[in-house]
Amino acid sequence: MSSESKSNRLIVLSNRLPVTLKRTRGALKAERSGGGLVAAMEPAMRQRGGVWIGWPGGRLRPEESIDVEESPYRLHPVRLSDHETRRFYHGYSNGTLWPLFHSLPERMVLDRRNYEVFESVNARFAEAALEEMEEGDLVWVHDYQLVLCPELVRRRRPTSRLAFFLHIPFPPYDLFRILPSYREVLRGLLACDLVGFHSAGYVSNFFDCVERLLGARVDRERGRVEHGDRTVRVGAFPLGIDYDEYEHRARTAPRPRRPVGQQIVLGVDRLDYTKGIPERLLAYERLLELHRPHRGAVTMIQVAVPSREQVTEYQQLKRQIDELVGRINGRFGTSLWTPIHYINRSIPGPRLSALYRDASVALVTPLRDGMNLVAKEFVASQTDQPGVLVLSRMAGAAESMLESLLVNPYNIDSVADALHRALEMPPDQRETRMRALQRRERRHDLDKWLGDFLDAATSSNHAMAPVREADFDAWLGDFVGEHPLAVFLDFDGTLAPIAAHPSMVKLPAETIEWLERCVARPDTQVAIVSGRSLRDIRMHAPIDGLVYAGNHGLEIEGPGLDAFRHTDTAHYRERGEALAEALASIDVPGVWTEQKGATLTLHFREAARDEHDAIAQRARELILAAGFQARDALCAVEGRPPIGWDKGHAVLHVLRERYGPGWSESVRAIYVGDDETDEDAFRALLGLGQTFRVGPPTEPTRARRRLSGVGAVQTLLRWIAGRRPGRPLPG
Ligand code: ADQ
Repeated sequence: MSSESKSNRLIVLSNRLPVTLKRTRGALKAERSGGGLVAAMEPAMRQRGGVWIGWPGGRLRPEESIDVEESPYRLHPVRLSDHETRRFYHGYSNGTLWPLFHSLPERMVLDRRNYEVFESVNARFAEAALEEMEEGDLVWVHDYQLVLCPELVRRRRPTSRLAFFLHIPFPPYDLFRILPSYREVLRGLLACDLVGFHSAGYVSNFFDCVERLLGARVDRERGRVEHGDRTVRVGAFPLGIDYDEYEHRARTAPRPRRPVGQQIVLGVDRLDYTKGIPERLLAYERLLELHRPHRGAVTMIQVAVPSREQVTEYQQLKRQIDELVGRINGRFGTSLWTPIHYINRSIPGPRLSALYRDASVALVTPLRDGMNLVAKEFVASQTDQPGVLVLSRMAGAAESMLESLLVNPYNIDSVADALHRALEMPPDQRETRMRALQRRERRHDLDKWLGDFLDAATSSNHAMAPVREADFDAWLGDFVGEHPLAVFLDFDGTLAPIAAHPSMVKLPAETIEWLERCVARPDTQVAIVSGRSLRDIRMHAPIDGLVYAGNHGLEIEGPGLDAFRHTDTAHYRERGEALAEALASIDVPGVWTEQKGATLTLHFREAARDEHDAIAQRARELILAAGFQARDALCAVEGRPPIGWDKGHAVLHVLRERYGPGWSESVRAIYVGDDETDEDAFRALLGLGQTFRVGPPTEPTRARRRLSGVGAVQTLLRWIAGRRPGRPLPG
């Protein structure tokens, strides 16, 4: 992305369109959708125009389309079947991701069938985006329902401009890793140029997850993640509201007659278990219990918009609230006073504004909330006598709205205390607090959010500086300590850049120099573990003192070791020759077989791109038919004898032979490799050593961390060569 490239149109993707379809007697009626996302993005789209891709809620027939009246933007509906609605929307989005991301894992449902539909619906949204996209457009994906979408777009249009904003919290590492699809979700988000969250806390959680679960390198200070050869920008963009609009609405809203001296405590929410409505009702009940004078003098108005009504959990919640309201009203109510007015529906804007304006206290006590716009709307609407905001610490809004009375929503007593304090607060204190809140919300309004996000999404995405020795200090310093080191390195793609032909691969002079320095240290042993034959690898990396493991470890030689040949190699050598002849039948230009004794590799890097899949398929068939194991490598397929020996076995063999069975006490092992065959070594060293996978982040790995390329491996060698002297190698 370059700073010169102008942002053209905005293509917004969200699960819901800003209008929801209702069909009554065959006729379609479009109603404005509820919730915070639409509240934020609709005004933005009105200002800027573009295309909004989303699900229209109801069933749209193929010949039908929807439009928003006098709208400068266009709607692109994504149709969902009932099955898809159940599994994608109610199932994975709202049954799995929603509770987990709100730190309520015990409410989470895991069902692989839901995930499969989630994937396919994300792919459908990605298709819709691809249909609409033109050069220079910014594709802005919203929220947890579409987390996989960006990667699917990126794969097809590698240079597209993609941004993501999450409207809900991003959970801490310890919870996020419960999600079976955590890798896919992180990779989905990292396909973007910019990933935005509501608060610095969520950004920090995201960094923890990316670092610990994907092994990616992060720069927390500058808000960057290294994802293969791309840099992803990550930041906090706290959402604001259209402040002037809410203020104006409050000033012009009707002024209903309210009983003199009555104070209103207001709750406004979507009816959702994350919003803490039952806990709030209990806190109000406790207030009435403990402070008699409030009885008859305070009335709570709780507005709850029905939401996700098909989901059992939400039906249960509705029942629970109905019962609580009934009980509290029964317990304290009189013929003249009803303690709780419960309104179970959406209410029109002017009436909501009047309530926000006239309330003495807004009780905003979610158990967890991405941001919470109700808190902000209340503040903007307080145009008369200022009231008090009682706000849950668990809402993203609590990170900035510090002049509110912050509470722990789980602690019913403390919420009751805060409510009492709010109701009793002298007017001058209310005024000071409310004006400070208002000043901030006026400054940090919706326009600012939009401007900041779009600026970040369209400005040049400063790449992360290459990995430094200091990074290895942080990653390996404590692990290595004073211990001697056993370093295992793959050759092609790890130490030496890949070339068109294996014979053309050359170890860079600088790498040779750093390898020599590492080997010269009395506290360091270095081994090269390669798929090449031992002879070949010696020739390509002729350095005194190196251990060599050729043919994926079937042959090993080096200082301090007895030369090793796997016992079955002689037998498989002959069969390997026969297999090589069979592979010669793949008579395609650019395809050739490298015979290495008991193993062989069929290379097709030079063959026409569109023939690669067919060639690999044919090679795998022939290798399997010969009784060998087939393994995919970079533009190659490897044939290996089925003797249960691989790079992992080779590494453990070297460590055991050289340092004894208790080797992990005396040396620290590091393995670095770039392809599928190195995964065996990563697995063998799980929990025992530190492992690095080199290359693009798309391939799954068991390695602890990722390195972007050969240059990063060179930096690791520099770090090893230059580190503080440790104890010498034993033996
Ligand atoms: P929501 O969970 O929907 O949003 P919230 O931020 O409180 O939560 O927004 C609710 C919106 O619905 C507000 O604009 C409010 O005015 C409106 N609303 C609520 N009850 C209403 C009623 N009875 N009648 C009319 N309107 C009503 C998600 C995240 C939030 C995040 C937003 C925006 O869960 O944490 O703040 O997205 O990113």
